[in-house]
Amino acid sequence: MERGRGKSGSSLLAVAAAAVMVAAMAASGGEAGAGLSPDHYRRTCPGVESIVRSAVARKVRETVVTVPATLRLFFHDCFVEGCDASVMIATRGRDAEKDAPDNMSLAGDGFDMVVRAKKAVEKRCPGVVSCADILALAARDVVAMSSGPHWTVELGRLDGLISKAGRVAGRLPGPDMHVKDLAAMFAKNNLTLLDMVALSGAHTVGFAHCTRFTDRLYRRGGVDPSYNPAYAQQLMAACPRDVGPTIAVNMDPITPVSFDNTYYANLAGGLGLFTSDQALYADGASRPAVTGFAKNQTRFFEAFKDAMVKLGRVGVKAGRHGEIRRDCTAFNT
Ligand code: HEM
Ligand SMILES: *[C@@H]1O[C@H](CO)[C@@H](O)[C@H](O)[C@H]1NC(C)=O
Ligand SMILES: *[C@@H]1O[C@H](CO)[C@@H](O)[C@H](O)[C@H]1NC(C)=O
Ligand SMILES: CC(=O)N[C@H]1CO[C@H](CO)[C@@H](O)[C@@H]1O
Repeated sequence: MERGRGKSGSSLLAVAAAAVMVAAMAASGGEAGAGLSPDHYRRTCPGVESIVRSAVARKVRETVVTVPATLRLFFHDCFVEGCDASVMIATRGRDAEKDAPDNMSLAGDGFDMVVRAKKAVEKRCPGVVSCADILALAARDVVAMSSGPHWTVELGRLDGLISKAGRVAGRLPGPDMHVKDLAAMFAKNNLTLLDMVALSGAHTVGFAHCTRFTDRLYRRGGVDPSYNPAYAQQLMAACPRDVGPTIAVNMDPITPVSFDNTYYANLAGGLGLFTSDQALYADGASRPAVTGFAKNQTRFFEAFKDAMVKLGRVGVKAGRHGEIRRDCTAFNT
């Protein structure tokens, strides 16, 4: 269950081919927000969805870590300055959004995924498709390729003109947060408590570095009693007290590479890795959603799709507030 940072666990993976086609209706009531539309590139780049999907499939086959890396990158992009690929910007001074301490070690494979897909798209339709839209499509595709749900992605975001490390603090949730503060942070992004519980189900895939949760294992008063004792033992073996910053564990210890509702069943059994995960079960306000999703995966998938569409509408840029970047990691001028 350990993994050195940057190593890929592709041998673990059985990528389920995403064969799901959905009706061309926006997942959330059919009404696109912020001037977005699933048909945005119908005339200017009709192949964009399949170009991105091919690039994602190729990259996931190489490195399964691409799945959680891309999904988390989309979340972090949207919560800081809106879904505008501001997280992609790399500056020489290392003071862009991705350089903030709160970037919480975003995995390089997510950035690489977007850069590669953009290259493939530029070959067919140069200067037309935003990096923000490519990230939104790739985040949908990695989920579908991990036996998760498939939804219609609204398109037409512009790439943002601002990316500052100093604007990250306070905008991203931390692993020690409880439901009230989490819900408030999501509410600022027009997401409900139910959306928040559903989106947290993204922790059904991916890794967390030991340093993000060892405070729960090595407290003065002993192990956090909300951990299942056997699970705590397992985590202590993987993450000894003096563990280095590179060791990571699966966030879903039961089905780590499959996008499913096991995350919620885990919470009921004390297998929530972070305080912020376990809190969703402990708090009476969110527990009914957790148990509902644990019992019925379809219910989770429906709520997750709706919430991802809503997440994709956060802070979308239009007009002079954005551009179509040529290179996703740099502003045009
Ligand atoms: C509810 C509040 C949330 C908190 C407190 C939180 C916190 C974290 C933390 C601390 C990590 C571990 C990072 C590391 O050690 O490298 C992580 C990983 C991850 N998070 Fe969240 N997260 C939250 C919500 C979300 C949402 C909404 C999504 C996406 C929809 C998401 C997707 C992921 C993924 C996929 C990973 C694994 C990344 C990887 O393996 O590279 N998280 N999260
Ligand atoms: C599971 O949830 C779906 C979607 O909400 C619903 O249609 C279905 O009836 C539920 N299944 C069961 C067994 O409750
Ligand atoms: C939330 O929704 C309102 C109303 O549609 C909109 O004006 C606002 O910009 C949205 N907030 C974010 C962060 O997207
Ligand atoms: C991927 C990335 O940019 N990671 C950075 C996150 O922030 C820390 C601390 O500021 C940097 O050291 C990482 O390089």
